Amino acid sequence: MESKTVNIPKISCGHCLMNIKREVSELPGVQSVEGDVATKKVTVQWEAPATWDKIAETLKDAGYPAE
Ligand SMILES: [Cu+2]
Repeated sequence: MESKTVNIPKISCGHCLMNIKREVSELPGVQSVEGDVATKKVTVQWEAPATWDKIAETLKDAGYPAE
């Protein structure tokens, strides 16, 4: 399983985090999505067929690009 923690500056409240969790969790292979509003950091764990490129694209499409 792979894991990555990224900074997502556009997170401003719990709803942002919920949107991110919902969108990213829908990708096949994503195991968990954890985040914190205060630090604006999100940790994603995934395995195939998910890839970081797909996750990053999903974040971007949802309006919350990762840095
Ligand atoms: Cu928000």
